Amino acid sequence: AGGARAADVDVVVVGAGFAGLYLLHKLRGLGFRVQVLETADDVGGTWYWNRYPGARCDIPTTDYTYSFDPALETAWTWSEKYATQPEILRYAQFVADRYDLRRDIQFNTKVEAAHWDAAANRWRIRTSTDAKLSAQHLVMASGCLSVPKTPDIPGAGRFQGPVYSTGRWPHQGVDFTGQRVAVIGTGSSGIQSIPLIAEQAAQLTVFQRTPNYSIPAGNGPVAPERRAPLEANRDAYRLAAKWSRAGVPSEPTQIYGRYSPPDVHAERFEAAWKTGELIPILGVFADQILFPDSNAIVAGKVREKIRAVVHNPETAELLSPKDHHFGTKRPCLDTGYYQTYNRPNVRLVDLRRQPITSITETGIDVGGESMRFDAIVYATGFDAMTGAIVAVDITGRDGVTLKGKWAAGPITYLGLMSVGFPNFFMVTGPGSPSVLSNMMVSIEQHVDWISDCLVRLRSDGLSTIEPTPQAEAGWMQHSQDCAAITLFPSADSWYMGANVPGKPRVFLPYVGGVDAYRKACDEVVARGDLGLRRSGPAGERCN
Ligand code: NA7
Repeated sequence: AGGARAADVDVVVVGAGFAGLYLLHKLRGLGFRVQVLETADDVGGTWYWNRYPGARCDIPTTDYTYSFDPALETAWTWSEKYATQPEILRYAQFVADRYDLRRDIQFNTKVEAAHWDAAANRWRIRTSTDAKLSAQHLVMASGCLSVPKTPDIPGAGRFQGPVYSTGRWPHQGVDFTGQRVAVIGTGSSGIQSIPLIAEQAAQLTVFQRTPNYSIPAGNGPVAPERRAPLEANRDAYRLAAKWSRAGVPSEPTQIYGRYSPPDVHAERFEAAWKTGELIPILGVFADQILFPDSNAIVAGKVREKIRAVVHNPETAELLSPKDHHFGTKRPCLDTGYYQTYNRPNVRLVDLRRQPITSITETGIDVGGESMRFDAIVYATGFDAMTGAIVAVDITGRDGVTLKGKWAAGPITYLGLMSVGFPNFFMVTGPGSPSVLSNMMVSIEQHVDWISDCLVRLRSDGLSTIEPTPQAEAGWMQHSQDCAAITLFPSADSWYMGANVPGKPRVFLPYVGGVDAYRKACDEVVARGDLGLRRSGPAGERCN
């Protein structure tokens, strides 16, 4: 796969998921020579790897779709409210074909190192295929949830039977018929796959450390009321998404949970619940992510829903989250998740009460009991947001590594760039709204911003760009201030880096909203590349 390799290009892009594909298309159209490097043997990123049963997007297809080309929007029709992984992967392949992208993507190639060559003002890039190439600019489009966490469980390597990870699922699929299966982890990947594995397996045992909040997705055809605004005026709908809080058009409520009566609570909660969408349920009240008492109204009502479905009261209790506020870990969307625990072949093991002593050759030892399994599934999550970036040995000016600079947490300007790393960009990097938003909207905004930035640099006769320390410190302060007034920092979530042992505990995304963030990025441009030092043959400029 892939076409002839230019050893020296204008831009190297790491990753051929939705970010990398759009970057390639956009930059190519602007006359840049681009080389995309991709570990997998095809496009798709997240949707290439996460092939576990039941894998679906949690943003509706009306919104989780590219909008940069109106003709693309009419050329592709999504089949359901929430797309399955195979359909999203087909879409990525369709986009790659339509814009002839594969000829500039080198597949089966892992980027190992990128070093800034200050004498040449270029990035020198080393890959697993031993190819060496150089580029004026380096863009990480390597995804936010792309490096699965190594199982931090005693005896993890001992099991002799097949072991699967939801984030690295075999392409040919897995048949669990007649088997005793263990699933470890009850985040989104666990919650989506458990109902389907339970239907197939002879016995399924779910190992749960922290119960999550999940709401029924209500999947099916796209509802007419969701289709209508898009069909009435697609441009207006997409524009509203760009200037919305989370990348899906919605009118944020002004109603506070703590100041409104129980009938309003019930009415607003039920209406949000019925949509089967994350953004309404995360926005039942204006203050639910700010104050525990308001949050508790929503959390309590989700727990009531769980109790209403799960027959065994003890199991219902175990499945009800208690130690984190609603929304401080990303809630899940499910199809029959809680119902699965009413099946006779499904057992829930509470790891808070009985931690895993060890994984053994034949199964899992827990609380003095040795359980035998035919297969183990890890649904244990990712080294989110920073994992894929620091996995590459990125060395900037004066031998400083990004990993070293970020040892106490990622430091960025707008989640886009980092001081000491000239001509280095990240799409949906830490410090940007990314994982708190509709990724498609955030990806397009970043790609457009980076592309425009490179065009300005070129037309201004400049060759290097880097943020100033003041601008970076200012963004970090603002970003942390925004997080500090919310309940997010209280949870042991992957947003906080708390799911990976030893990872610094800092809130990784920007919580101020897609709209506020876009405004900040636009203002940087309007004020003459504010906070950016740009230099080259035409001199040096810094605002
Ligand atoms: P998540 O959401 O990080 O979930 C991982 C799950 O695995 C979660 O329940 C963890 O419990 C559990 N886990 C992790 N490590 C262990 C160990 N050592 N022992 C027991 N249980 C463990 O990852 P997902 O892949 O499900 O979803 C990631 C995102 O993808 C999701 O938010 C959506 O945006 C799409 P914990 O909560 O840490 O106690």
